[in-house]
Amino acid sequence: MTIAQADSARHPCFNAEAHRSFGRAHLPVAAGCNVQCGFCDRRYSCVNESRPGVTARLLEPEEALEAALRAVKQMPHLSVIGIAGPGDPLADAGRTLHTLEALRKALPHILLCLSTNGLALPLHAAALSSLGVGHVTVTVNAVDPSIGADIYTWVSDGARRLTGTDATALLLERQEEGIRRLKAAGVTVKINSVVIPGINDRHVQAVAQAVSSWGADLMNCIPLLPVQGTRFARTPSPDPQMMRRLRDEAAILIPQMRHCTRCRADALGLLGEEGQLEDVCHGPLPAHRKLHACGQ
Ligand code: CLF
Ligand code: SF4
Repeated sequence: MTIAQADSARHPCFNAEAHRSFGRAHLPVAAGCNVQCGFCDRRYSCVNESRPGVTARLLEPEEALEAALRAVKQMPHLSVIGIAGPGDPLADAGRTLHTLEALRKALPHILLCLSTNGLALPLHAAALSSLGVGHVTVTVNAVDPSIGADIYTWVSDGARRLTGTDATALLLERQEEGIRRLKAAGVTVKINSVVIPGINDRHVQAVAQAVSSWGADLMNCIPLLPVQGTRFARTPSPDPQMMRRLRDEAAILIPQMRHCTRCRADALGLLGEEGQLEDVCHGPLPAHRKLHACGQ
C-alpha cells in the first residue's frame, strides 16, 4: 500500500489545524454492538463516538461506496472517510471490512478511519492496517475493571455474555492488545474517554497513563451527554471547567484533542457543520433501514 497511512496533517480530528480546511464523511454501515455501555440507548448511534439521541440509518456496503464516491466528487476538501457506527464497526466486521476494501480500491488517496470499543480489535487490527486504515479511535472509559463494571452492563464475546469485572477485564485486555497491535503496524491511535461524573472522572489520569504506555497518540475526553432511559439519564454532564481541568491534567501524559464536535454516524463535511451523507444521496436514505436497536 503506497498511501500515507499516518498522514495526520490532513485529518480533521487528529490535527486541530486541519479541521478548518479538511472534512470527513462517515458511512453508517455498522449496526450491531458487542458491548452494552450504561449511557447508551441502542436505538441511537454509538455514544462513544457520536452525538446521542441522533438516529442514523444503515447503508449496505455497496450503497456506502456509492455515497462516498458522490461525496468526494462534490466536496474536494473531504480528506477522510470513517466508519463510526451507528453500532460498533467491528462487532459485525465483515460489512465494515468489505466497505473499507471497496473504498481503498476506489479512492486510493483518501484517509480511512475507524472508531471502535476495541473488543474485537485484536482480531482485526492486521486487516485494518493492511487496508490502509491509518487512523483508529478506541474508546477506553476505564482501566480498572471495577470502575469499568459501573459503566458496562455486559460484554458479548462470541457465544459468551459476561458481566461485572469478568466482562470489563476482558474488554480491557482486548483494548490493550488491539492498540499495541495497531501501533506495531504504524497506525495512529486516538483514545476516546467518556467522562461520567462520580464514576470515572477521578480515573481519567489513570486512563491517560495506561493508554500512553500502550502507545496511543492522542486522547479525546468526551463529556457524558445523558440519554433518557439509560442508567446515567440523571447523571449531570461534567461542566466545561471540569473538562478543561481533566484535559489539562491528562495532557501531561498524552496530547489532548479539544475540538471534537460529537459527529453523527452519517456526518459529512467540516467538523461542526451539520452535513449528513443523505445530502449527497439521491433523495433520503431508505426509511425502512432506520435503526431501531443497533441491529440487536
Ligand atoms: Fe470520524 Fe472519528 Fe475518524 Fe474523526 S469523527 S471516525 S476520528 S473521521 Fe472527530 Fe467527530 Fe469527534 Fe469523532 S469530531 S466525534 S473525534
Ligand atoms: Fe452503544 Fe455499543 Fe457504542 Fe457502547 S459501544 S455506546 S453500547 S453502540
